[in-house]
Amino acid sequence: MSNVDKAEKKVSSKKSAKKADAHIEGASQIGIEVRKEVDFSTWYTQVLKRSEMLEYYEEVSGCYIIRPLAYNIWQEIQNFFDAEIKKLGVEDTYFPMFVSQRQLEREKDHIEGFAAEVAWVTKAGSSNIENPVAIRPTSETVMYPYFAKWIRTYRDLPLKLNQWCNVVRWEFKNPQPFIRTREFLWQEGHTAHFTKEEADTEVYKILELYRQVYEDMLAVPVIRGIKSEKEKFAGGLYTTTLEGFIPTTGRGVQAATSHCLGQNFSKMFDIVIEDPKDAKKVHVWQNSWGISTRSIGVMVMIHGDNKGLVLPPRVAATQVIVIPCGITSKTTEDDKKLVESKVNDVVEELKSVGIKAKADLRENYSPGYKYNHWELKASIIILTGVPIRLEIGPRDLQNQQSLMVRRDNGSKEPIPLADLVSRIPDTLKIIQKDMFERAKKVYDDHVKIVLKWEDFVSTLDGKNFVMIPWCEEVSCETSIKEKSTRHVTEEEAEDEKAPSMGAKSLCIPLEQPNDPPIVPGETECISCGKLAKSYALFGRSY
Ligand code: 87F
Repeated sequence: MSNVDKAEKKVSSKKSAKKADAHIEGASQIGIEVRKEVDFSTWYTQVLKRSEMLEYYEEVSGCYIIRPLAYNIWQEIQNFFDAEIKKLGVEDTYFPMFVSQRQLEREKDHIEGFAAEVAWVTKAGSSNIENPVAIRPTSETVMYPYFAKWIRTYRDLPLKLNQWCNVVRWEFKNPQPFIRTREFLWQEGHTAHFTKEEADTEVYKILELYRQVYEDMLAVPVIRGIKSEKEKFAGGLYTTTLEGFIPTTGRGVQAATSHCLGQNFSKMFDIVIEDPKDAKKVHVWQNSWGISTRSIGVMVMIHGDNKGLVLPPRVAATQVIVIPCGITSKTTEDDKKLVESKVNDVVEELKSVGIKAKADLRENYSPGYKYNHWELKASIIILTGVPIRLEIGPRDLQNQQSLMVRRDNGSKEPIPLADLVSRIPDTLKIIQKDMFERAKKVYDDHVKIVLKWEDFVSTLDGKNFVMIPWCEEVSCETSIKEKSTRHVTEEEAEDEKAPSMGAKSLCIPLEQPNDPPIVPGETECISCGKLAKSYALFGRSY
């Protein structure tokens, strides 16, 4: 068996990691059967599948079907981000998904280290293709030959293009839905500028928009920073990043990146203009930036609980679901009709103030459930993460009220029917804010400032990030990774919970701690003892 075949086999023979103690007592078939804290990967898969966000694609390992509930989140992200970048003058475009070997290999630094993940089309029917083409893993090499063609004078600058597309990276590491998949959706922005200053400004504007997507839409806290030399995009000048944190595993996740490519690509692809001052050829300054469907996975991992998905209101396709309840065998047909018509009225009222509301009036589909069916409905609503459930029953009608149940914290509150149009929008805002703040507190609590090397690995093993005074040198980063790797058997290393993997630098945070401050010429790197330049965030990561 070739190495590629072996790796393939590893990817496809996903272990069934069910653990006896992970089982949740009394969990019915529609619920989640394992605890998030005990068997995280099974929990994650069950949440995604049972909430109908995602389906496994049996044909090709590492590929998944994004179902409407999840795709809707992606569309919310697209709508927000696309409108914002248009304000910055970015235009949408679409380039082919194929790239020739010649173009792909034009920028050596960029492809080095990535080459093993590039998928190639080598056959058409049964005959070999004379010049195989690669499927884009990213589009720098697809687009830049045309930037060279279109950019002639400073009047052609800035050029700001974006595309929403799929990319393919044939990974052999353990795949995980949304987090590491062989095909994923993203947007890739590619811009060219006359000056470095202009490029720099854009890099940070885009990073701020990505922060808004994560923090304001997905309620996922992130740390903004700059990548180390070792971890930056090799083809570029510097990489800015958002780093997320998955508390259950203690691992970091790169959430989005905005790169300044400097003049590296413009030199390789000959993207030049004449300087208006002296007619000399100057290479343009370029940026590229991307955010992907990984963001959906991060959101699910952070907010989901032992009952299933929990959606932040801003990205929920349904924000409020209204259900009739308390209908029993003694309820008269008239009362039942009254309840149902009130449910519909409430939905219309909420929609009229811009709330994404839906009624669940589906009839009982099995006699066994005839009269307690709303309870079954409630558990499905809980599983699918709808932020607010409103229950209205015959007795509620008499009292002109409803029962509001929050998905994020399970709290229940009777709300007068007349107050719904004011209370529901407010409550959605509160849920959004509470979800972010809870997650933010957990993140903050897991970022530990470590001032001596002896505490580094133990702090990391406590599922934390470590923030250390650091020299920023590549050799030091390599040594930190080595010193923090627990040497385990191959079998153990397969298990995502074994803290075997060494720590990487995640970023040099833009917001630096100052207690204690880094004293130039005095503070030492806690790993190698050379002078520290800054605090850097280290952690195990996806
Ligand atoms: C995998 C195979 C081939 C990442 C790869 O981050 C090439 C690459 O260039 C590759 N994986 N990258 C870096 C992508 C850089 C950059 N491209 C535009 C982004 C955001 C969007």
